[in-house]
Amino acid sequence: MSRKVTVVGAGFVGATTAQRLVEKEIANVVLIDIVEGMPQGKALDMMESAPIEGFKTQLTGTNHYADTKNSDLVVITAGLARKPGMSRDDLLFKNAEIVSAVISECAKYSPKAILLMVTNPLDMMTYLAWKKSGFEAKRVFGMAGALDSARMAYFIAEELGCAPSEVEAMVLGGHGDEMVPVPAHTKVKGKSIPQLLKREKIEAINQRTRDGGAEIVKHLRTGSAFYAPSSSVVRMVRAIFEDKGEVIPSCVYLTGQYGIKDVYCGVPARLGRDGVKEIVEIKLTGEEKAALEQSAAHVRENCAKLSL
Ligand code: TXD
Repeated sequence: MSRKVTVVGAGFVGATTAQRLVEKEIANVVLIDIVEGMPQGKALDMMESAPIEGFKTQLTGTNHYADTKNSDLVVITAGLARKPGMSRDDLLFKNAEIVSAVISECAKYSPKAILLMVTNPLDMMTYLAWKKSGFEAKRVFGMAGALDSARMAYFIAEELGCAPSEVEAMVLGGHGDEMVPVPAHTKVKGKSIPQLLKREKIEAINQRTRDGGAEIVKHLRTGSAFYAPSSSVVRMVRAIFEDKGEVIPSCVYLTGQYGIKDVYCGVPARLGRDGVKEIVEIKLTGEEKAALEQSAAHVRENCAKLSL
């Protein structure tokens, strides 16, 4: 296995992502955190599961960026997570500080890597990472749509009583309260959701999807979701390395697609070994297009608050 992935932040999302990546033998992983000993302890614990789980990939824990040198891909999960009652935007300034510091180190040691952002508020942190790294935009993008779509797919599967993996959902826009579920492009075995569910049911599922993160935060009381988020990161990492041109809703830099430019926002993107190969433009209703524009405007407004 010659692929090297660094996961920055060995908290809930970072450690679970590292676990999924090594267990599925997708890459060798370096797990790095600011807290001394913690990534080393988690890495050793996971490696001690290798004789049972049978994976041959290597996981290393560290506090030093030199160990992340020449990574093919870097996943950034470092930062604070939401507490009950907090919006993702409330994390803006604190996480901007953390992400700025982390990105300089990662860009220095892995100048050719793809940067996959996870830290919230996601769209703003992805923009910040792009600016701070100086990398081409196609190598800097974020995970949010994959998660929001997985949540929507699960709610639909629950409603229809089908297997969750049979549902292919599509959620666009920023990773916030203004995200845009797109039922017409959400399908179960080729049939779109409006053919299968009543309008009110679809609207209820859309709203539960928008509130999906908050629903978990409310249950957990401390911390936020990490199982589905790490699965979503791993789906993207796999698509990048497999290079088959899989289309996944991702937070990418728009240059006029959907009539929006100079901002990061969630839209379907074809991913591969070089990063974003293509931004795919799907047909939206007038209402969905307006919601996407509003969501992008919100991201732009918040990015303007960051000192760059
Ligand atoms: O859809 C999405 N994009 C998301 C985003 C889904 C779920 C979680 N989302 C966000 O990811 C969440 O709002 C947070 O901003 C991040 C990480 O969430 P997680 O649940 O993993 O938070 P933890 O468990 O608090 O872990 C964060 C780790 C923790 O171990 C800190 O010590 C570390 O980040 N940290 C750092 N590591 C390296 N360098 C620096 N400077 C640093 N600062 C904190």
